[in-house]
Amino acid sequence: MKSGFIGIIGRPNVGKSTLLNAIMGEKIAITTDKPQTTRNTIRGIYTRKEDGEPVAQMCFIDTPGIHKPKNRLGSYMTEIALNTLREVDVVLFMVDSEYEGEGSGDDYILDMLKSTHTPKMLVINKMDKIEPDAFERIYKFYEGLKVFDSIVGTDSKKGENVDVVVSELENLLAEGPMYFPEDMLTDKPERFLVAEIIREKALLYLNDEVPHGVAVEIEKFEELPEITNISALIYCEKESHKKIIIGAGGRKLKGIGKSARLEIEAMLGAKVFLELFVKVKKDWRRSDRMIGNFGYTPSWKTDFRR
Ligand SMILES: Nc1nc2c(ncn2[C@@H]2O[C@H](COP(=O)(O)OP(=O)(O)OP(=O)(O)O)[C@@H](O)[C@H]2O)c(=O)[nH]1
Ligand SMILES: [Mg+2]
Repeated sequence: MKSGFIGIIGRPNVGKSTLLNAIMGEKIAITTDKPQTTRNTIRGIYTRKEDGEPVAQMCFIDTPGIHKPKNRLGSYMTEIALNTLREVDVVLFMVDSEYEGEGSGDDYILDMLKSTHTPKMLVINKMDKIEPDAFERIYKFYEGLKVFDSIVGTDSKKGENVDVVVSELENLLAEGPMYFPEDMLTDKPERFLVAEIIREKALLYLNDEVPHGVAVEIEKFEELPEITNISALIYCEKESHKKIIIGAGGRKLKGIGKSARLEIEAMLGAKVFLELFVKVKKDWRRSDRMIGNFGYTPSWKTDFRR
């Protein structure tokens, strides 16, 4: 039996969470076209079976994108990603083929990887966005660095080559125990997943600087036989942002609520009544206390609260 923890790291928006979902065949982590979508470490547990018996268990840890932080939340996010790098059995480093190259900001991470002795895999994602000869060039460049034990090109959105990633990772893992029950997909509670779905819909509906200041807190999660009643608070940083989130005649908030509800209903397999409220918490991203209150903690080993 092979098993271990695999940390997925890389800059924001390269497709880390999309790859996790593709491997799992389920939506575990939210994904958007906006950088800095993931804020916590999200764990996806993939147990491969042969003839009904587990033969490998890969515990994936999706992390926030590593970037130059502009506030405390940003530093926390980058810190948790870099901590993960030091704490796992295999590192999966992902780059976006389209933005690969000089000045991409990957150099910093590459330097850290060079001094890490953990087995490393490179995933060159979004290969659908470039020509094959450009891909060849990028591949050769990374091969020449002699940092990675394995290099795979993927289109995570379409799921292309995701099976190759999984089998190559299995080769890099050592013998180990089953860490989690074989039918467990994630260790995050439903409340957390619900809050994340609401945050994803808010991000999709919002533009400019508003999305990054959004946080979601579940106030009520009441499972009745007929219906699940959920009420959630959407926090933002300014009165003007609150107006934008609510929208003219409350239309934007209604849209966020409706699309979130449909997805939550599908996930829970239950009818849902979802109430959303918008609240201002001034500059919460600069306050350690408020960041902590939202459940963001600096190590995936302690990141269990939400
Ligand atoms: N064309 C294309 N788009 C992709 C691919 N993989 C991911 N995307 C898109 O890229 C965007 C970012 O994807 P995410 O999975 O949220 O990226 P991430 O690395 O988790 O981002 P952060 O959580 O912000 O660090 C989304 O719009 C995805 O649909 C791919 O292989 N090809
Ligand atoms: Mg992500």
